[in-house]
Amino acid sequence: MPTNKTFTMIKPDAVLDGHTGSIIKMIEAAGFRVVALKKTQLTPELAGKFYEVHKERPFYNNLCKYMSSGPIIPIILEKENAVADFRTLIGATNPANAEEGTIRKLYAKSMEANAIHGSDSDENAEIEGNFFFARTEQF
Ligand code: RTP
Ligand code: MG
Repeated sequence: MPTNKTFTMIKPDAVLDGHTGSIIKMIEAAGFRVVALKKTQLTPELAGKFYEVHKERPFYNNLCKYMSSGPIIPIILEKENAVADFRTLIGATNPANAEEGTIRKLYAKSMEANAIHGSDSDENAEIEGNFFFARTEQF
């Protein structure tokens, strides 16, 4: 079966709470291979650029503030059916609606501080991964 890639970030709330290792363990246990990974912090300007698709949404300003409030762990992942399977693994945006056993059910605090990001298409996975990692950092 051919593999494809997805992009994720462990968000500031989950990093600050010390859930990085547990979340990466769940991701690898679900069959995803790490292609690139680092720890960094976005400026509000960079967060604004990353979330540009949401700039007309009411939550955009708060989201950019929150996503630049602390360190994050961006990761490129590879697996068969990576984008859809990863969104199943993380669960619904609002943790109140997330399935039992999903990363957001376990670690998200609110609709905004929801522990983790997952790309919504192959095309966006490519754009988002390249936002954080040079080609020479992707293996
Ligand atoms: P993500 O992009 O982080 O994987 O999340 P998603 O697809 O499930 O949700 P999306 O609609 O793309 O929203 C991006 C992020 O914005 C925050 N958000 N806050 N307060 C609100 O109503 C609200 N809605 C969304 C969340 O952090 C969400 O993950
Ligand atoms: Mg999204």
